[in-house]
Amino acid sequence: MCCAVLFFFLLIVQVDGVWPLPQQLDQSADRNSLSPQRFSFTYGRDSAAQTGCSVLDAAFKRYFSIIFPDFTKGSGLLIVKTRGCDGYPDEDSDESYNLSVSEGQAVLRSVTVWGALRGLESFSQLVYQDDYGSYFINKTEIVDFPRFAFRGLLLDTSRHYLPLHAILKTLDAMAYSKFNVFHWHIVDDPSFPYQSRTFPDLSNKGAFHPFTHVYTQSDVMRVIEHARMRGIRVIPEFDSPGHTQSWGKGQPNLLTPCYKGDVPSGSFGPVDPTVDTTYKFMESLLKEVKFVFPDSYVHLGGDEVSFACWQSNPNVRTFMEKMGFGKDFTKLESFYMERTSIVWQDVFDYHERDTVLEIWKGETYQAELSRMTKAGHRVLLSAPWYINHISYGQDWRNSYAVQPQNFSGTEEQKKLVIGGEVAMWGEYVDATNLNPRLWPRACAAAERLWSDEEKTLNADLAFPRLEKFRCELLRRGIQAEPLFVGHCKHEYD
Ligand code: CP6
Repeated sequence: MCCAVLFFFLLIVQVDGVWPLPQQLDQSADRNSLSPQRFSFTYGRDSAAQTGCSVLDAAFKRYFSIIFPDFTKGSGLLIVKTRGCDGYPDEDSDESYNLSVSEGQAVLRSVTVWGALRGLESFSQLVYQDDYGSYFINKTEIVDFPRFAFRGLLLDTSRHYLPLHAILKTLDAMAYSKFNVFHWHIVDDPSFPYQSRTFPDLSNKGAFHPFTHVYTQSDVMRVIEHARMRGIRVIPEFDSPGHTQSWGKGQPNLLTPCYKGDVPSGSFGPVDPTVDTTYKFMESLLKEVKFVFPDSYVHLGGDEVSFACWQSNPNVRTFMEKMGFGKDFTKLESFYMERTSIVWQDVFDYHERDTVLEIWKGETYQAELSRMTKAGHRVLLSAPWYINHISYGQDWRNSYAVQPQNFSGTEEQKKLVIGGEVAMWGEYVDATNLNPRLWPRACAAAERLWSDEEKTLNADLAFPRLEKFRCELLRRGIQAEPLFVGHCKHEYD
């Protein structure tokens, strides 16, 4: 058990929502007033976490200024390291919490610091101001836990470079909606902004600019720490063998030379899966990636491999014959993916863990869920949440209507759905339009992945709560776009 929250107050009306909706929420019209001058977060006497807990000390400060932006609370920091406060969230992290707001005091209970963070977020959404600027919170009881353990958001920093501050701000906003995984699609065809220690030429030659459009080791560490403080995992993706054009610039002989007739055409295709040097390179690169990123997952991509270039290359054709693959290039791709992930698992002494498959193909996702879980794979649903696509109107309703476990299959199969992921691919997105395109549209998926299915069936009921949450995002400095005609209590630009 960890953490209690205390504050002092007075009296009486208004019941309002939390986004995403807690599993159980009981609110009364009894209104307590909150005095910023007298308010404080403190650790419970019997809490395992105490002052010095990096994650919660920082969260107390953050949430104090979110709740009371016009007040400052100066407090010294005692550095005492507490177990559980210095670690990273992972796929088994318990994010549950109970929050009880009564007269003069609120108590937050959780098993882990990650649960405490979720509870602090809910608490901050319960506080409101009247027309005179006084603060209130209603008597409230919350029992809460996530429906799915994996609630991700993908950003693509290859199509457009996103400055570090844009990534950090996205992590802030993710925490407001209780997302817990940042899937960093860090490199791809157009550019390679990851500055590798082992292979510096990858970004020296493959980034849009070798100094200004790269993520240095220290940038990456800042992202990981900012995420950790918010209970967010960082999963890097090094997509291969396709989507690797930018890799070829700094790593000669990695990509397959395409042929025109009997001669090389001068262009290159996917990674060359037929030579040992490829696997040596992947082993070194992934060894570094695994060292730099603490999460137990690395996303290895494997999508959209074009076979035409492989087919044009005589060495690849000879290799296919030798291996008995015939003309089936999917076998060659599987050969590469298997060798890459085996290389990866061996090198890192990675305990046996099956691959999680991410479902991204739009029209057929229910069939795919059914097929892949039938084969016993754990799956992650992304297909219906490609929110880089935009259209006129309230398209958040489509995201909200998605039911990740509505496919034909047994209960056992449904348990294999570990969660889902919102994807913001970067072809048409950079730091200028990222926030309004993401928020509040991503919030629909956040609620689908956190909240109880039965209590969130009706988008019309969710609408006013989401509208209010969007105003709250604006208040917190996130440029979330409007859902429809309307206004916020204060207007922001
Ligand atoms: N980049 C990579 C992409 C996409 C994929 N992989 C993509 C494909 C189709 C759509 C959106 C994005 N841009 N590496 C597919 C997973 Cl509609």
